Amino acid sequence: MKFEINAKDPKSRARAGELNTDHGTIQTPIFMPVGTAGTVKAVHTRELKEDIKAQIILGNTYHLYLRPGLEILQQAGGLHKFNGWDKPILTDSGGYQVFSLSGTRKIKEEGVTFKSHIDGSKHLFTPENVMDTQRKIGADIIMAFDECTPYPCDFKYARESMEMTHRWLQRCIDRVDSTDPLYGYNQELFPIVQGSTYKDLRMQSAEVIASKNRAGNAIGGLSVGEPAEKMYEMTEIVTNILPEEKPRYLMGVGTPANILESIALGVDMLDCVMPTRNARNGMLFTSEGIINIKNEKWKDDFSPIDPAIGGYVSTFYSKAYLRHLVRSQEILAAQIASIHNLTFYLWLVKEAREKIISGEFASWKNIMVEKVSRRL
Ligand code: PRF
Repeated sequence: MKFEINAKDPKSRARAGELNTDHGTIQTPIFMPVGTAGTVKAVHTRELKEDIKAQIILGNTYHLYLRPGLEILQQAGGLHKFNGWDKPILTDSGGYQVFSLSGTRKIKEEGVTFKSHIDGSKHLFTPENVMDTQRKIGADIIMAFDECTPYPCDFKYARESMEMTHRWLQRCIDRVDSTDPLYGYNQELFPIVQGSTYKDLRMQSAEVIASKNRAGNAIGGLSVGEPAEKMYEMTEIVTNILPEEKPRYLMGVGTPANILESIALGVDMLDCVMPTRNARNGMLFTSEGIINIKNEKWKDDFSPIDPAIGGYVSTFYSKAYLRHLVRSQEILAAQIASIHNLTFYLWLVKEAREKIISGEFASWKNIMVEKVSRRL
């Protein structure tokens, strides 16, 4: 996996790059739509490619392992073959979902035992078996098994958890480096920085993660309820330590403003359920600000959802029509809103990339952060 930096913004730490995988090249900074159960909810693969112009999507080890299960995924020839998405895929390790979704769970040095949110059945995730599972899913980028600490989190818990995450990381590395991909496509393991909101822990963790010298690095444990300023502060501490020449992935972030601020701090990859989840609740992100499409004010607004960003649904359907669909609980509402929000997120990072290349990112970012955060 090769990462090449094409341009650096002169007034921030933002960079534009290209990340090469066996399923194609990703132009960074990039937003990665979340396809939890092997589907980006309410969006066809063709729409993802042709309308949204997604370059890489996420899958979740936790969900795919529980359903459809590894046997089916292996029979299919991996997730790419199963869902028909032939571009890059990244799978999260379950280190976050086990904590946020499963009911009872028990964390030990060995791993985490948890109960399925689907049928209550009991399972054990260990660093080793999570690597094996990600081999069977076949994503291009696979994530280390970590513990994402909650916020707030006392110092002692944060330190001990971080140290365990580091020991788990070495077990992940040992397993990945002693096994091969199953479908002929290379897979790279990204380790994850933890350390809660403690500066010294974040620095320590970033040093450990950098020392493993993997193809890319991730920042976890943020966007879990801490103030945005804390998140930026921690991100900056970490991006200052993680190597310049490797991609940096900030996990589970965030709003359009969060994304622009993180890119300014040297983040290259981001993912979040927000554009798709909020779409299903009638919240639209646009280049002019945020819209609650259920609001009375849109009932006779026949202008396109967001003509400035291009793409079929955003320029074709009107706000009034989408409001009607949402209020009528039509299935099409979720489809249009999800495709629109993802089109907007991908438009935003593409604009960011172009501004980095032309050297205007920092000033553009400040204007855009204000614009995209407005409530219309
Ligand atoms: N760890 C993993 N996945 C994640 C996170 C994490 O800390 C987060 C934190 N926002 C989102 N997804 N493995």
